[in-house]
Formats: sequence, structure tokens, C-alpha cells
Amino acid sequence: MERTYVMVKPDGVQRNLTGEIIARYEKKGYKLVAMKLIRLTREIAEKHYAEHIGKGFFEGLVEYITSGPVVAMVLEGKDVVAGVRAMNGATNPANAAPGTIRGDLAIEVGRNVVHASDSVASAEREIAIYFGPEELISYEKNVDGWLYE
Ligand code: DAT
Ligand code: MG
Repeated sequence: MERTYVMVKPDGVQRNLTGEIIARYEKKGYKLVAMKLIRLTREIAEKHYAEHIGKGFFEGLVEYITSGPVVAMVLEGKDVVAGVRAMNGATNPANAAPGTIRGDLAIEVGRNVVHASDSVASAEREIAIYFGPEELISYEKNVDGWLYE
């Protein structure tokens, strides 16, 4: 089963959106397999956003993402990487469709409340930044038979 790395960003935590955001993934049927509240160091932020080092928005991005605690989690489900990206909506909330998390809950690109891995390879890389293998919990839920044929 596929896994993805998801993070409620500092603005999401500060705006009391953590529960609302997690509830959307839960209701969809994705399974939480790991979760914790953490504060990113600059070092972790640079690792996480390595692909954006050198871009004009990078310094602001690091300041923002390290400005307060985030809720880090791993979700599991069929095609969960693309599924969560679709639920989150476009990177810039101004372009995110109503019904998506960013479309409903955010206004500006630099305060877009949530992160999710953009590919299976990114998910593997990002999960390993935040969680050790022993923190990923495999378990059965008795709802599985109602979600998957
Ligand atoms: P995503 O978070 O949808 O994967 P990304 O990986 O391209 O988007 O960028 C990472 C974050 O950096 C994004 O969530 C918000 C910020 N960002 C991206 N492009 C930006 C821009 N042009 N101006 C300001 N912030 C930007
Ligand atoms: Mg990205």
C-alpha cells in the first residue's frame, strides 16, 4: 500500500486547522500510520526543501516553516500520494479549487497551510527525514473492507 508524507504547516497549527485538515484525510479513508508535533530546525527545513535552495522565495519559506510547530504525519492508502495532492489543491491557494484544503482554508502561496509529497520517490525521501522505521505503525482497521474491494 502506498504512503505519503503530510505536514500541517505552522500557520495551520496556529489557526487551529490541524483537526479539520486531518479529519478530511480520515474521512476520505486514508490511514494514519505515524504522527507527531515537531518544530523544524533550519537544517531539517533545508533538507526538506532542498529542491528549492537558491530560489527567490527560499529564505522566506525556511523562516515560515521553522516559525512554529508543525504536525508531521504519514498517510497510507491506494494512490494516496496523488490523492492527497488533489485534496490539498494547487500550491497557490489563489488557484486552488473550492473544496480543496488550500482552496477553502488559505489565501496566499506563502501561507498555504499544508504540505504533501509530490511523488512516491519524494514520499520515501521525506518520510525518512521525519520518521524512523519503528515509528511507522502497520495495523488493520476494520473499516478496510468497506473501503477496498
Ligand atoms: P508544493 O508545496 O505544492 O509541493 P512547491 O514544492 O513548488 O509546492 O513549493 C514548496 C512551497 O514553497 C510551497 O508550498 C509554497 C512555497 N512556494 C512555492 N512557490 C512559491 C512562490 N513562487 N512564491 C512564494 N512561495 C512559494
Ligand atoms: Mg513540493
